[in-house]
Amino acid sequence: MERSVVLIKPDGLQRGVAGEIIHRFERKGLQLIAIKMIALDDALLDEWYAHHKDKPFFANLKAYMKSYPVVAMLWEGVEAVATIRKLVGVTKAREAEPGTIRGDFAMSQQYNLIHASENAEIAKKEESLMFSPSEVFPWKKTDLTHIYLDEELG
Ligand code: FUP
Repeated sequence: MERSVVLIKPDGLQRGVAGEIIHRFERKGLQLIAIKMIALDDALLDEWYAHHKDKPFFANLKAYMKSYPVVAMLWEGVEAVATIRKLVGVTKAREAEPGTIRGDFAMSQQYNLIHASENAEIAKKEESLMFSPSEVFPWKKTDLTHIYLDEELG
């Protein structure tokens, strides 16, 4: 099983799509193992977006991510990172495929509703930045055998 960190960004909260996003992931068969609301600060954002720190949009990005709280979640599933990235769509929301979250509900490159871990290594870093172990609940999902083949579960 793989884990992916998802943030419903400030515009996602303002636009009222938090429930829609959670609904889509649940229906897909992914498992929610952590969820909380948090106000992001500079220290966390500097680490979170370290790969963007020299980009011209970095200051705006940080200000936006601090403007309202975010909903932080940890989702689990087989190949969850790539699966969730597909459900989310490309960064520039107006070019995102219809059927994706950004494709269906957003227009902007910055106000694109949602963050999802880019790869498995980054997902681990984001999980440790965002959640303490006591905030993570790896509960037994009893319908996994209807979602995956035994060999897919390993
Ligand atoms: P994504 O992985 O799709 O969330 O996108 P990136 O990690 O490349 O970018 C993170 C965030 O930076 C985006 F969600 C929005 C912001 N961004 C801009 O504001 N302008 C850009 O040109 C690229 C990214």
